[in-house]
Amino acid sequence: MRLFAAILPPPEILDEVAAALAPRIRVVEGLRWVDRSTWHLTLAFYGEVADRSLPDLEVRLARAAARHPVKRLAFAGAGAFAKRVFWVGITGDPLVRLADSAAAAGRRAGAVQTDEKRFHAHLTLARARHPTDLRPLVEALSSFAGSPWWADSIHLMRSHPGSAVRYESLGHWALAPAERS
Ligand code: 2AM
Repeated sequence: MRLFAAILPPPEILDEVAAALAPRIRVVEGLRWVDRSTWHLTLAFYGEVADRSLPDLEVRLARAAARHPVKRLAFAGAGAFAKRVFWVGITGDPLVRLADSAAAAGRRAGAVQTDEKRFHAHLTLARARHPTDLRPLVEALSSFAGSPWWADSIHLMRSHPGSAVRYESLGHWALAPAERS
């Protein structure tokens, strides 16, 4: 089965992103917008994982979650990957260490990782079928700044491919309590 680890932001935080996006949706034509019900922050992409590896992966993700404190995050600004992917970004804790741990959990459980790009926290909102100049859209969202929120758990997500991709959370594990400052 096709799996990835993700953070699912709270609905009211995604409402803010949706509200900022709505008036700008026509700034660049011809994009495939990601359905709001599937918005997520990918931590690690595992690709196809054998059914028998699932219990091990779950144990390792639970362990990884317990090692990292909850994260204070806020959506802010926007960007593009390779003229293909339009996203809004994250300020605050950049999630890199948590993403590294989630990736390591997958590797140790035998997942074939097909994505070795350097981790960059983002919420994908649209994809272009052909290379497209996404800069007008990126500029239109550049001053977007959402409210802060707590990322408090990691989800193991299953991707059901099809004409409309569907994601299913197979389980989630709480991050550790906030560190005292
Ligand atoms: P992204 O949209 O946040 O970039 C589920 O497929 C998710 O895993 C995608 O939404 C994508 O996250 C991420 N992903 C990373 N590498 C991938 C790959 N090689 N193929 C498909 N999805 C990948």
